[in-house]
Amino acid sequence: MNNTAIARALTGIADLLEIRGENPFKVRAYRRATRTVEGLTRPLAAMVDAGADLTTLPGIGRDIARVITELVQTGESGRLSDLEREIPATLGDLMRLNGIGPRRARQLHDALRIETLADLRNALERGDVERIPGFGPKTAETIRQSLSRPRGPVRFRLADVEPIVDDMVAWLRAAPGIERLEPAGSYRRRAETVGDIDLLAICSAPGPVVDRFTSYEGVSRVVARGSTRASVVLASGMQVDLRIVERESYGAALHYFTGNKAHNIAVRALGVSRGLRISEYGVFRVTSETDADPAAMPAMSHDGTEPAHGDGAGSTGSVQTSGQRIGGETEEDVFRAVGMSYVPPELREDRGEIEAAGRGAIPDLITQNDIRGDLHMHSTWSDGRDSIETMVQGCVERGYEYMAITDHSPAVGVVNGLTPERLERQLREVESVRANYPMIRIFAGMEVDILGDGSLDLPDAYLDRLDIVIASIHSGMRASKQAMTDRILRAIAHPAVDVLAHPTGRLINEREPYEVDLEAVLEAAAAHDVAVELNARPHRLDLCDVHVRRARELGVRIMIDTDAHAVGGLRYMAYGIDQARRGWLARTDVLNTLHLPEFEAWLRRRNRR
Ligand code: DGT
Ligand code: CA
Ligand code: CA
Ligand code: ZN
Repeated sequence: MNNTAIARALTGIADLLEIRGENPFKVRAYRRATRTVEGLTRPLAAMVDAGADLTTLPGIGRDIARVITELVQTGESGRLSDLEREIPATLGDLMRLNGIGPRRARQLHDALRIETLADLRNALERGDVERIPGFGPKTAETIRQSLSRPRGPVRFRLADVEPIVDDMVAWLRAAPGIERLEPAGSYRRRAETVGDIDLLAICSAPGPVVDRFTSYEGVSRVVARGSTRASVVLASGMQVDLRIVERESYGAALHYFTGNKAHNIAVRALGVSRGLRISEYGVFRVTSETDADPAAMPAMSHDGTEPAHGDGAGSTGSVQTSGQRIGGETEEDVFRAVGMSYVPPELREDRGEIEAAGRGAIPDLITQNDIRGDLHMHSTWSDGRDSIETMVQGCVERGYEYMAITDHSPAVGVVNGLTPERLERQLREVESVRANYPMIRIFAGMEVDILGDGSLDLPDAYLDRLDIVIASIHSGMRASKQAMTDRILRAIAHPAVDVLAHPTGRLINEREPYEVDLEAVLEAAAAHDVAVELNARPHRLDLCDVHVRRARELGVRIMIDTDAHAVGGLRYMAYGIDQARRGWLARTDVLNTLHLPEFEAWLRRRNRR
């Protein structure tokens, strides 16, 4: 049984537990475990076979470890089958529609024997759904719309969203009375893709700000509009939500709307255990008996029982603000209230940051200022748009201590790769540019293709003349997992290779990663002391955040490079830093934060040069 199937089974258990109304903490534990499994590069089956202790994985306790072991060994789970005897796991699909939470999924099943989305569609057509007590025509319509929405919502790449956010923020800042304004949501967490933009503001005159927001020139449709909030859709299809909140609530709202949802739920649950109610309005000490009953708390469901920020323009008001306010003006208030240290937005994914912040063990995340050089970029010698000298000037401007020019090898046929003869000439040019830029160390390098059999696209004699060799794959990506893995392992074992670039080949929204045993690749990289790249080009971001984190765990050295194809591309470093932070990296985890002497020592590590 592979990890995907295991994750599916764990989700099934979580769904069914939730539908049965069981302990929310248990439900959450299964959901967390699912995310852990989804992010693993190692096959769980292999870990079980090797007798590994699964409870060392984040979010996997003894019970869930037992479930996983059983799934691996028998292909099924007694737990899941028991649950499924009562209700089918397909009800979980219903819960992922708007308007349906666990309680309603259960009702649909009990009242109408609905098990699948198709059953639901039929029941809606017959008008049966709105007749279930507590449903009504409005709910039925919400469900119908959510069912008919095309699958797989469009998500925008972070770098494509950034100029829109900057422009809208600048536009809104000019509104009268704006005191604070900042993006929240996945954008603030620097997630690699963004579903919609969430803006949060404090202002003395909400009306004019909402007006200015809806009259932004890029707006093609105003979806909702109230006195302190509005949603618009831009011509690109991107939705933007604006919320205006009171100053005393700003931190709580910023925390809430930054999310993600799983993180919020976990923080709220911690609050509950301390007799606190945390909402987007603030942190409140629960006063009355009934309020303190965890079962009455809204933190666990996505069934509309939660303090929602639904689509209506009205506020969900009084319920959340009951009790004694003990904070909410700053995000720190929220974390402090539950005994956590501050968690940077990039880590708020419920991937272990809650526990880490409780122990004061949030790492000191890398920042752009820590970067001392960029080791992957192209020039007009291959498919770059700028000369070597222009690229050097760009790196000098950025204050780097070192850099590398790494043009392609010939196997990337279309891009004018460097043959040995052209490489000779290029090396001479690098040499002459060096003379004029003593303030930066310019390494002569190359991005050498890994050929189909795992050999490199440049004779060893030439490889040995380079300061740095980057190996990567640009073709033959449809080979089998075994073939791809063998191919990359062979390249990693080559003594000339320093870095494995864009290790999975994925292009966000364009191309899936190739099939590869990434765990084996990372292990080999660690063993051979070959660095693995976090390629910062906005459509690559490869390795991704979760895999970067795993690489660090395995002791792999990580290099963040821009792969710039023009001098402007050097600024992509920021996007690499975003994902590195999301992967929990500190400065010391990243090779190109080393000062020049230490970096050069690493390049010489094999005594090859
Ligand atoms: P996106 O837009 O899909 O890229 O992802 P987000 O994280 O920006 O999600 P969005 O825009 O739906 O909501 C913004 C934040 O609001 C989200 O990160 C957490 C919070 N939030 C939304 N829905 C819920 C909910 O049902 N429960 C809780 N606790 N928080 C929620
Ligand atoms: Ca969002
Ligand atoms: Ca939103
Ligand atoms: Zn490249």
